[in-house]
Amino acid sequence: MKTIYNAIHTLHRAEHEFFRGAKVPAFEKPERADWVLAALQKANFGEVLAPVAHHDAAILKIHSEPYVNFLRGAHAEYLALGGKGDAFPATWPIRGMRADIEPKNFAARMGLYSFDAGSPLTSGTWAATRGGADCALTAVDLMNAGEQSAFVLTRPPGHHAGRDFFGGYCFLNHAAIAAQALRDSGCARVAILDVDYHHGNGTQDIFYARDDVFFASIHGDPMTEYPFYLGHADETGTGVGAGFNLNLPLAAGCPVATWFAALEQAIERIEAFKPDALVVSLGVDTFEGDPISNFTIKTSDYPLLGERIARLKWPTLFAMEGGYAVAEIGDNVVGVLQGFANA
Ligand code: OKP
Ligand code: ZN
Repeated sequence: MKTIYNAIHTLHRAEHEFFRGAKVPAFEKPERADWVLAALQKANFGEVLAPVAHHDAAILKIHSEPYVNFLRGAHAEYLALGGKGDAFPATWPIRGMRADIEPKNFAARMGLYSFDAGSPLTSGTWAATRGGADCALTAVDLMNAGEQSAFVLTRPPGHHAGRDFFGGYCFLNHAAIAAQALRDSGCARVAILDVDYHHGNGTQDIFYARDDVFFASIHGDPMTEYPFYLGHADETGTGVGAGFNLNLPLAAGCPVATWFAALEQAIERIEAFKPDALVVSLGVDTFEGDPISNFTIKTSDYPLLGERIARLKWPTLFAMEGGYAVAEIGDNVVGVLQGFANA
């Protein structure tokens, strides 16, 4: 399997985030991707390629133009207004307020296009996530040229980013961009399997009313786990998309066997959908040692996930999402990919 590596991920280097009310060093840090790359190379896993630049058009099929325009210029605008360091939103158009008008004020626009204050926007955020989109599109090109699978190694992650909002460390939704590009290159049906600890609310938002992209997610129960306001089992899709969204929320701390039983449920539904390709939102924050999550998966369990997916024999694109136990992130990701490749 080839890896498309976004070397400019390092341009997104947040200093702090807010965690339990305190300003703490950011969990989503450049070392995450460095350790995955090191583990890939140590395992001699496969070729590591640079992305090919792609036009914005493929991104604008997933994200709104006003949002993309805002994101592209946001940090420069913040600095021009006298802002220092990383930018955070602090006000949002909550229920009953107008989200259909883009205000002129910068802080107001920052809130319009976000859903939390936990996602620092830095001087290099746009370049890094735009590079991630290029990696996702390059991976799709490789698959169209005959590769059975590909791995998009990028950060910041993407699955919390919706059509016109950022949050949860995510700015552009690389997995969604890949799924759409697969659709546009001849796959009639694409499934997305999100195995990150956190519900992929952005991806769900993007495809919720569609019957050509099936979204399945296994995650910590939003009653207690981030992102809290989406990811319940009764969210099954809307309009023609009714029946094409599957949420499998699990209790924090649940046993590994419970997680793999949920995986079987997700696979059963995706098999019935008969996808032409699969996109895996690959977060390894399900790891027992993850500092911000509460599942109990061990390093030795990850190959089983890869093997199970490989048995389905679908063209499969893996896109990097979360995983914050930096010392183990490499072995956990490579475990999944080797389980897949060796099956
Ligand atoms: C991104 B991904 C709140 C703590 C949670 C956001 C977590 C985002 C996870 N103070 N912060 O899904 O791994
Ligand atoms: Zn996560």
